[in-house]
Amino acid sequence: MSVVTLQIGQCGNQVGGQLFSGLVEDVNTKLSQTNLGQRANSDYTDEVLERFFHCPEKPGQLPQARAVMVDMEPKAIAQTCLEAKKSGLWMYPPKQQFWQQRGSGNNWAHGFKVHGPAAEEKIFGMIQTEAEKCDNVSGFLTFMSLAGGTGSGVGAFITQCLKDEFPHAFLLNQVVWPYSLGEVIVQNYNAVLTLSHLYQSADAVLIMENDQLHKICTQLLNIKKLGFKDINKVICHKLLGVLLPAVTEKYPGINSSNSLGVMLEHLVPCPSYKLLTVKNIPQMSDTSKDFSVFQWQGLIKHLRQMLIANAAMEEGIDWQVKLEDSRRSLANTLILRGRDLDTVDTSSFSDPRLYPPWVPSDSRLSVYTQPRVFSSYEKCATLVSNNKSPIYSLNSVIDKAWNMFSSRAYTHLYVKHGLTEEDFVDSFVTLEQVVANYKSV
Ligand SMILES: Nc1nc2c(ncn2[C@@H]2O[C@H](COP(=O)(O)OP(=O)(O)OP(=O)(O)O)[C@@H](O)[C@H]2O)c(=O)[nH]1
Ligand SMILES: [Mg+2]
Repeated sequence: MSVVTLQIGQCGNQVGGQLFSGLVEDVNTKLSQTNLGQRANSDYTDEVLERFFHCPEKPGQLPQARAVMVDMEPKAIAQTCLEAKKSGLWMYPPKQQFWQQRGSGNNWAHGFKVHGPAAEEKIFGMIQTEAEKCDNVSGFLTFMSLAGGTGSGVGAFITQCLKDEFPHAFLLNQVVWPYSLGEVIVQNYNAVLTLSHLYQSADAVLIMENDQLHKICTQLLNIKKLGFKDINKVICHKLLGVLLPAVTEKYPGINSSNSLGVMLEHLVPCPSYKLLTVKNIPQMSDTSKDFSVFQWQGLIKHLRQMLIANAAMEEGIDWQVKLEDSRRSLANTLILRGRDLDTVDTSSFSDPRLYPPWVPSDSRLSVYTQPRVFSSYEKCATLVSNNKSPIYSLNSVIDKAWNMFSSRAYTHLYVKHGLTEEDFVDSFVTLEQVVANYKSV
């Protein structure tokens, strides 16, 4: 089962590029560092390649990312393609890039109402071509930011069209949440418009917040001069923890690897709740990794408290937050990678108190395992949750956008491209409902 990736806008292209280089790096890990035998390792790497890359049959040709790149200005696409090429290990497929010259000027309406429809035919031609290279497309993974105009507007438009064109494929959108003291004045409008539209068409929206990622880079990884590349590496580390092959007991046997679709079905039990977040442990700089030894018991205990206290990282977790005050989950998926998996006790994540009473016991937690060592961590755990935690940031974005909207600040820029005031109001109503739904959990 393969996944076609769509990289939209500057952020979407940069994050996507980082993900594919992370996948290739993982595939090329020295056998001696994998904790697997040769045969098992080669099955694993075949699976990664099949899922995310098209491998041309001619010998000597590089694997091509199963990706379509879209931006309304050329720079991010050109740079991302160049970096892939420089690696000498993989490439983007030729002629699967759509770009224009001017960008969407951080204007969601320009992306959604103008650029999206104008480019629809060409972009869908590329998506079709990419899908036809797969034996079986399980779904689409779209990368985009919420704050600009292209990733957010064109991204929301394309997702809506994908739902019509590929009704049986899953649609997972990974969105980058802007800095709360962000650089784009209308970012809260763009975020509200994007999220409300994705809520109608995507199966799940995976949120990564730049504020939290920034903190991980500075406090945990000790990075002094921080750039988007560092942040994107953290995003990709989280994503790889989820996307790389692993096996779940619920579907044993050869087809049991974590087809994303199966994972999403568990995580999104009903369409009123589709916001996902990822936490992972441990996270440390490459130099510290060599000197660290972990026990599963400690990792699990910390990760559980990160869930309960809604902490983005293991440092400075508030241990005072009690389970009773926790942000209850509709579902959790726990993915464990590395050594000594038979010693792990995951029962603390099935604790009924972590879930609302109406979630059946067998729908609460799914556990995936993979003995292969990931990213030089001898043990690491990734947790994907569908719970209340994003609604605090969501509420703040809605409030700020509403304050601006109540004085109609900057709305003329959106109206100019065909968006109406009712469209704004509809988006507010949709998201208020999302917040209300999660609050009732
Ligand atoms: N994490 C991360 N955030 C990014 C990156 N590039 C931009 N952003 C964030 O994305 C938002 C701006 O969106 P962009 O992706 O640059 O905009 P765009 O989709 O290209 O849209 P236009 O430039 O308006 O056409 C801001 O919140 C930035 O903080 C990146 O590489 N990584
Ligand atoms: Mg841009």
